[in-house]
Order: sequence, then structure tokens, then C-alpha cells
Amino acid sequence: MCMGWSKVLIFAALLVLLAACSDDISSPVGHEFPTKLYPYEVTYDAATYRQRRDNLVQRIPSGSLILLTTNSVYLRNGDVNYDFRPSSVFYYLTGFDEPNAVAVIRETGGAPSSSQLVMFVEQRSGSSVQWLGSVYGPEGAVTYFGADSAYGSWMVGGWLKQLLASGTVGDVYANLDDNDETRAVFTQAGGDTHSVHNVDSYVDEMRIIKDDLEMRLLQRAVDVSVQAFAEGIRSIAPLKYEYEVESVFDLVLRMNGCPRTAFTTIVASGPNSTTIHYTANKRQMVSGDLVMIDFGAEYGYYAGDVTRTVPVNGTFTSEQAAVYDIVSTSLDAVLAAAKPGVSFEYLSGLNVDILIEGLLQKGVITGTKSAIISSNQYRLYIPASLGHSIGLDVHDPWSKGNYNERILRENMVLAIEPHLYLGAGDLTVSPAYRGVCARIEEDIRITSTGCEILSASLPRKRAEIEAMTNK
Ligand SMILES: [Mn+2]
Repeated sequence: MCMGWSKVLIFAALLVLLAACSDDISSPVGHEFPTKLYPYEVTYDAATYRQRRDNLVQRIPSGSLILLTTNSVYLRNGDVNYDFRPSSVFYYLTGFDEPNAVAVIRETGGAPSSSQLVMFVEQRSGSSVQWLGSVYGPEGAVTYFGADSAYGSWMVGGWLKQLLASGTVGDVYANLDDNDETRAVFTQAGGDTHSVHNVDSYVDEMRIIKDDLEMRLLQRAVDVSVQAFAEGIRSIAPLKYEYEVESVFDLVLRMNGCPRTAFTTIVASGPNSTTIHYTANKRQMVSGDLVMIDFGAEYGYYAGDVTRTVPVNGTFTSEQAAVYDIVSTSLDAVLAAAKPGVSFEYLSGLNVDILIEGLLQKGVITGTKSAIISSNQYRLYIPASLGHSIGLDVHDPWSKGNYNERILRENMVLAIEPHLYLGAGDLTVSPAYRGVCARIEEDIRITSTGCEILSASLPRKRAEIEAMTNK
């Protein structure tokens, strides 16, 4: 974890050179600026975050205080920490991505009311800068992140206690679901005298509809995911291990400046494909297998989420082809039907109808469609939902509520993932089809008249998938 001396010298020389070239940079040397995210076409936009805070204070009762905390750095084992990622609700409202920060948002009054932001952030000096690097500090929180005032994190307890005791604060709205730290901060400040509500549901309602900045970040996350699939599918071959394929996805991810995946990658071949969230990725693949790959890049904390099902030897067997085509037909129909005003429940029903009809037509199962659906037998083959909202979380807030009742609206972003899982031991399935599973997943934005497929540049038809493989 330490670099050699010669590299240190080169690095120091570069820093001197950089400092000489850029007089306008006033932040500590070596610190990353919030003005650009990753390499680096999406610009950080403080005004967007302020707009979201203004919007939120108008949604909660007047006189309330909004208290938000973000994640800490958590110990993994012996002096090694887990990778830090900010809490989603905190990040959505501040754009601030350092650990151990607290944000307090209040309305300023007037009509329409706008918001005031006070931040409590980490401060570093001396050896902590030497070991961990510099941080924005209170000055950076004001300069870059639009805080009206900012202090060191250690001051939050006393500051909040005084404010709560002043008699000027109504109820408190906090991100209790989003982050475990919040209740501790609240309690330490003697907050028991105030009613505390969950702010998450109010923020969730806002997060359902994506703004321009979110769309740019989401599209980039999807684009990198698509590029990873293009390379990853080419790398599939008999006798390779699942993790070898995963490593190609990871390489493309990191080459594009994405820090991590949006969720643990699934490379599930052969018998593993019946496990919906299989993540061990350690089996040696053999000719004749299908491999189901569910992968999403995280970019600017936004999640892509794409799935393809690929024959390991480059050619689907007739049974695999039949199942794949049924799923593909359903996906086409759902995408054609997705538009504002349509309910997710309708799309889910359409999907189940087409999938069960397809299985019956191909003789994969027997019976009548209505009985298979009304008895819930269909859940044997279609165990998961048709899809979910994506955003800062791969399962964005839409998933938490009764989402079948959700009506699609413009600028919702969804992952749509029809699937068929035919269990290896499922006696209701014709023997030749047992163990065959297929899922295809696209990311879409609801437009004013229909939907835009964000992942459209990645082929999904059966012949196209075969053509992408390295056979
Ligand atoms: Mn998904």
C-alpha cells in the first residue's frame, strides 16, 4: 500500500509542475474537486442540489427541521475499511461525498419558501492529511456545495442541542431508513423532546422522477454497462470460469472511471442460473450451458442494471432458443406498451400472459393459462417482479411501496427484466426444458409518448447474441 521512493519523487515533481500551471486552483493539492465527476464529462451542479432542497422544504410541514447524515467509513478487518459510499438520500440532497457529514435543512420563509443548508463535515490536519489526504472541510462545503454555513463534524451535537432547545423548531424529519447514524446524532443532541418523522418517503417521491443531471449520470452508467457486455460476451467460452468473465466486466468498468459496480455481479452458468441472486461466480462453464449475466456499472453514484443470457458455446439449443424467444417476445411487448398513464400492474400482467402463453404453445408446460395464473403456479417459472425503478439505488425507492399500483410518468427510469426460470427438478415442466433459464433486462426512460431504451445499443435478439459470442 506504499509506493516506492522513485515514484514518490516523480509524483512530487508532477505536483510542483501542476501547482505552477494552475494558479486558479485554491483547494489543497491532491484533493479532488466536485466540479467534475469522474472522467469527466458530467459537471457537478450545485444549483440542482439546491433546487432539490427547496423542493423538499415545500413538501414537509412549515417550521420543521430536516436532519440528514451520511455513511461513516466502516471497518472491514484489521485496519482495512470498506469502500466508502455516501447514503443515497443524503447525497441526493447535498451532492457531498465524504464520510461522517451531517446536513441540516430548514426553510427560509417567504413564498415560495426556499431552503437553508447548514453542514457539519470532517476536518483534517497534520498526519491525518498525510495518511488520508485532504478533505473539503467547512470552507469547501460553503464554496462548492452551497452550504449557507458549515462547521466541523464534532460541533453538531452542541449546535443541534441548542437549536432544539430554542423553541423555534417544530417536528424533525430525518433520513432514518437511509442511514443508521441519524438516530444516534438526534438522540445525542437531546432530540427526544421533539417528534421525529421519516423524511425518506418525501424524498422518495422526488427521486421517482429523474432530473437532467440524473439522466446524464444514468445514461453514462448504462453506456459503460453496455460496453462491458460487448467485451464480456466476447470473452465467454467453454471451460472458462465464471469469474474470468466477471473480470472482463470489471476491467471495462474501471477503464471508464466507474469506481464500482452498482450491485454484486451475477455470472450464473448452467445449474447456477436457477439461483436468482447467484454471486459466487466460481463455476467452470461447459459447452451446452447458458450463462446469465446481470451487471451494472455505478457512475456518479447512479446505477445501470442490464442482463443478457448467452450460450457458452455460442449457439442456443432448440429448447434454450424456445425459452429465450418467449422472454424476448414479452420484453418487446412490454417496451411497446410502456408509456405515461399505463400502470406497472398492467405491464406485469401483460408479461405473465405472454410468458405463460409461450410456454403452453411450445409444450413446455401443460394446462390452461387462466388456471396457471389464478393458482399462482406461474410463480414457479416467473419468481421475480417484471422490473423496478433505478437511480441512486439499483432498486430505487419505487420498489419499496406497493409499486404495482404505480402509474408510469415521464422521466421515470426503470429496469425491465422479464424472465423464465424452469427448475431442474420441476415436474410440471417438460423434461427437456428442466433447468433452462433466461432473463433479458433493459433500462428505459419513460418519455412523453412511450419509452426510450437507454441500453438500446446492446443487441438482445437471439441471433444477435449468438453473433456477439466468440464461436
Ligand atoms: Mn434489475
